Amino acid sequence: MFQLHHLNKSRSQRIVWMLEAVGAEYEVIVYKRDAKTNLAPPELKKIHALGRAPVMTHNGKVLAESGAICDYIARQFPESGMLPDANADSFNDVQFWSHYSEGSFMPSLVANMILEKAREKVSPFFIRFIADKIIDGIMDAYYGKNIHGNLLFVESKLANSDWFVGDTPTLADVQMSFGLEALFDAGKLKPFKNMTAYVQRLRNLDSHRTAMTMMQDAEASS
Ligand SMILES: N[C@@H](CCC(=O)N[C@@H](CS)C(=O)NCC(=O)O)C(=O)O
Repeated sequence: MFQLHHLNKSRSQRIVWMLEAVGAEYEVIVYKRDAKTNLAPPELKKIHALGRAPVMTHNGKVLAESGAICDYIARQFPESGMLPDANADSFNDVQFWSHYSEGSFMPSLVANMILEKAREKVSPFFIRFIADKIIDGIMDAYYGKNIHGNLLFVESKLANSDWFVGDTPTLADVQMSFGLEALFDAGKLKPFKNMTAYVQRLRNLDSHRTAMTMMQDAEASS
């Protein structure tokens, strides 16, 4: 039995989808973000020293980092096709998208989200103008360009393919899903028809629907 230590509104939703996609038996243990700081509660540190989600336990092993967790799950279910054979070219493609997701795609999105939260918190009102200038300057100088470049890159990748690697969903899709779903929900994918269609497509998968229901039920009953 896999035990997923899940934080509400977090990347661990990917792991629920991954577990559903391979047909694993699993349990979701919910942790709630601190209402003021939005950080994970200290109890998560008892499971893994990083204290971040997702964390998964299985057969006495404790695993952190979504990419490593997805990789581990896929290797327990080789017949699922979520991770191609290590000698196939598609294996390298899956590794690329998995690492790209956390190494390049997510960091600028997270930085943007943090800066926008900081903007909301600035007070008193008269320093708001200065804070806005600084935050806009940081966005213009780096993160904004970086996000835009990533969006164009992913949009062009999805122009001729339904999934990131091959003809069916793989671990690459699980890893890319969280950022794209967050952008979709924030209305930021409207100008991008391929990414919009992609999020709609993945949300129509039985495994994804079941995963989201499992996650919401676990969150509601915790
Ligand atoms: N690269 C890590 C990122 C982990 C991470 O930042 N998790 C966030 C949730 S999306 C978290 O636990 N935030 C709460 C905190 O930092 O206290 C992964 O993919 O697992």
